[in-house]
Amino acid sequence: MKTRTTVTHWGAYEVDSDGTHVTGVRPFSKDPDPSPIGASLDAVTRSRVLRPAIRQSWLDGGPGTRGDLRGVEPFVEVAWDTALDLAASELDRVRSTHGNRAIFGGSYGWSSAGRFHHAQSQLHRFLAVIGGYTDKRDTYSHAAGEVITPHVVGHGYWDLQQAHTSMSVIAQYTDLVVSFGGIPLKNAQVQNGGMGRHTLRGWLQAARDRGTRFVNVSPTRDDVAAELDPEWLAPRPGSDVAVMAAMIHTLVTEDLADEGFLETHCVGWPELRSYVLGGADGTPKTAEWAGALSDLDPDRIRRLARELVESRSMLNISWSLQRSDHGEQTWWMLIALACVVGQIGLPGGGFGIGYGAVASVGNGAPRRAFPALGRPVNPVDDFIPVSRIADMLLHPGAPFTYDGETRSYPFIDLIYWSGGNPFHHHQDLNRLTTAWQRPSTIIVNEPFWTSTAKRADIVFPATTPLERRDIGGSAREDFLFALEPVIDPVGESRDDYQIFSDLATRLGVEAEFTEGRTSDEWVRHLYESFESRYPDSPTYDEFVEAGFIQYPETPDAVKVLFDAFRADPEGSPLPTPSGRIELDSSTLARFGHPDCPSHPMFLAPHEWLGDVGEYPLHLLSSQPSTRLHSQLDHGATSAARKIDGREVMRMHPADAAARDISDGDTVRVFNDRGVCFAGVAVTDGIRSGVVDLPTGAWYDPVDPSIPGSPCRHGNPNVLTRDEGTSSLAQGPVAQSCLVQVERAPDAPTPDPHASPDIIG
Ligand SMILES: Nc1nc2c(c(=O)[nH]1)N[C@H]1C(S)=C(S)[C@@H](COP(=O)(O)OP(=O)(O)OC[C@H]3O[C@@H](n4cnc5c(=O)[nH]c(N)nc54)[C@H](O)[C@@H]3O)O[C@H]1N2
Ligand SMILES: Nc1nc2c(c(=O)[nH]1)N[C@H]1C(S)=C(S)[C@@H](COP(=O)(O)OP(=O)(O)OC[C@H]3O[C@@H](n4cnc5c(=O)[nH]c(N)nc54)[C@H](O)[C@@H]3O)O[C@H]1N2
Ligand SMILES: [Mo]
Repeated sequence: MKTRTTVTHWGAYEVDSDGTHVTGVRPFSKDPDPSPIGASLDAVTRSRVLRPAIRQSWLDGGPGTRGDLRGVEPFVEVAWDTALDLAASELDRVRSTHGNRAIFGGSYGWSSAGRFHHAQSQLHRFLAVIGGYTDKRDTYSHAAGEVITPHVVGHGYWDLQQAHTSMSVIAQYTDLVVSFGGIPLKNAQVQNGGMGRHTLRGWLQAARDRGTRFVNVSPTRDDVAAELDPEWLAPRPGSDVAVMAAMIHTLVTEDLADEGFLETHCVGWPELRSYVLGGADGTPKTAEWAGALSDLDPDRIRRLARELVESRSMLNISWSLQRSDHGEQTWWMLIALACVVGQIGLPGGGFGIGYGAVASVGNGAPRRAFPALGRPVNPVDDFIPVSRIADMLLHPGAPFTYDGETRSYPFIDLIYWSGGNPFHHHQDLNRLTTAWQRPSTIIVNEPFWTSTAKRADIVFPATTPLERRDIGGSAREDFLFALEPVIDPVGESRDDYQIFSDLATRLGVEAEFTEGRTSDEWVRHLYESFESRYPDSPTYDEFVEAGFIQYPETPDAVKVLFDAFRADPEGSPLPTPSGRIELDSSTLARFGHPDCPSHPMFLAPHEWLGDVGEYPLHLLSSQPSTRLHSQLDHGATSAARKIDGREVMRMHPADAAARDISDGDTVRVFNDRGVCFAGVAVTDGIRSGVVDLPTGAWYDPVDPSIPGSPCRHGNPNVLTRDEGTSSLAQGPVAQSCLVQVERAPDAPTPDPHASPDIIG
């Protein structure tokens, strides 16, 4: 038996193995609040792609044959050399026939922890050295926020997040935390790259122990942990911007706005003020107005506004709010409200975006520039906003707007995906299924037979981090882990690096791709280039021997967002056109998008409870507590929460009673876009009129050959809408979705983790 420390996106663990299987998992001893997702690590050897596999008609008829049979017909297993030869010659055909822009290599997805073997980075490096590829911009997490934030505060969201007020400062100074979308501990289990310690629960408890009061503005109660004794205000999803506008209205009309801060640190206050007071459209944004839209008590909205200025207050907003129609407005109006309150730059005051969304927000400085594989320049400059993929495939040549530019969708003849699962993550999967039939060839590197791997033409079996040597950790954390192989590669799987090296050899660019290093040499090289910058670090061999490094806290880890800007707005201006926070943006005025105007405003979502027709329930699809997206859905932690093998949707008792639904039943969830079956948990922890079906149950249509066939496993993305947030960011809008629900005692039995049919 062998035991090693390993790191995953949900934390570090001690893993025992017998060489081929994981036989035991224990949380890392230094983690005070380990995630239960780790208990599923033994599932890494199940549902695996064992050998290279080619879709039957593609193999028989060549590229472009029967794209409509993707996900329907069997695969043929072939030798590695055969599969690599076929893939290399097809990449060559596409680039010489249509140019490299016809290769879509955006490959959005979280891959695994481990800095060298990061699947998406490996793919991007490979495609760049063979002449380039069409890429994607931004993330499904917060595309709308990423594009609007620089127009408001100058900084990109990633930099802003690094600069966030530390949780330790909040614990010490903040009297009142008001959070739209809560601070869900379920999400703080996770950090891209992994972490040694989960610290958020401890900081929140320390704040509570000192007397901090929490207000959870969210359709779901447990978005702020019960032990923090939060007040729960449950608005209609999509109405938060109206509530924030009404709080601004209260502060202005009661003479509580910080006019000094607005004068010295902001531009555009007169325009926003006029909107809020009704000057622009004749509708004052009163608490009564917001109460009618949100279904919150107008008196409570007014009092909450006053409480914000009467105490040291922190306003937080989750990322989920901007994953909705007009999502740009949510973060912008929150920042505007914080400006009117006037505590930005004070310890424990102001605003935060995404405390609780992942583990690192408020975690302090990047202590070190951690080792990572560099990204060579992509010779192709075409890109799409990340979630416009189905649009791109369906409408090559069509124009789209993005951050003030008008561009057009390239024609795509080949998709290469490595480290992501679009048939988990994309909205309106039935539409994606149609779009996915268009390219001549789809190549996927995957460890598992996911719904995306099942819809490829060429599948290369990839290893998982437990099967390879790497360096793991997150730049926003103080641990670095030495990953060593714990089990042998499963089946004939190979590292992504090996797959791309072998393709590079066939395309004559091996030297450029590998730079003459094996993967072990790369890992050592990355570490040693890092170590040379920080001479107090151990040597590579000492690092591997120890298993991990923990770096001491540095003084700059304690931060207050925008403290320097507050103290001296002229001397430390923000990188916006005005140097100040922009509450009305001349840039956005110039763009002239009615769906993203020059100042934040409430714009009713396309689908929400304020305007229901045939589909009276608002479907939220939040992040799952029992896994990371679709990863380890086939593990024990995820399985234990399911009902009859289906994902569980939360529903309010009144909505359940009206449909004769009981706790534990199976239901059919549907709208014009699709149908899925799910289990039901009846709970008063969710607002009536709202249901929540977490993401990540592997898409499992009853009959994939029939368009629109119901998902029997509970993937919400058969129901969600595939549309951009606005002409500005074109971000995904998963959270703006209406459905109907009915009992379905005879629902078909799911079988999501089975391998496809394989021929010899
Ligand atoms: N309805 C709805 N949909 C959503 C969201 C929502 O809120 N609602 N949220 C969205 C968000 S925020 C996100 S980030 C996305 C997440 O979407 P994804 O990031 O695509 O989801 P994952 O399940 O993490 O997919 C990662 C894939 O990489 C594979 N993988 C892991 N390690 C390796 C490796 O070493 N090599 C290779 N080749 N592959 C590997 C895994 O097996 C898995 O299939 O989902 C989005 N979708
Ligand atoms: N365990 C686990 N943790 C994860 C992930 C995972 O897959 N599993 N995924 C990670 C990733 S990639 C991301 S991007 C982050 C995402 O972080 P978030 O986007 O913050 O996560 P969600 O769970 O989608 O949403 C948080 C809460 O927002 C509330 N909410 C939704 N819509 C509204 C609304 O209109 N108004 C209000 N007031 N509240 C609303 C919901 O009740 C939901 O519980 O999570 C990360 N953390
Ligand atoms: Mo995300």
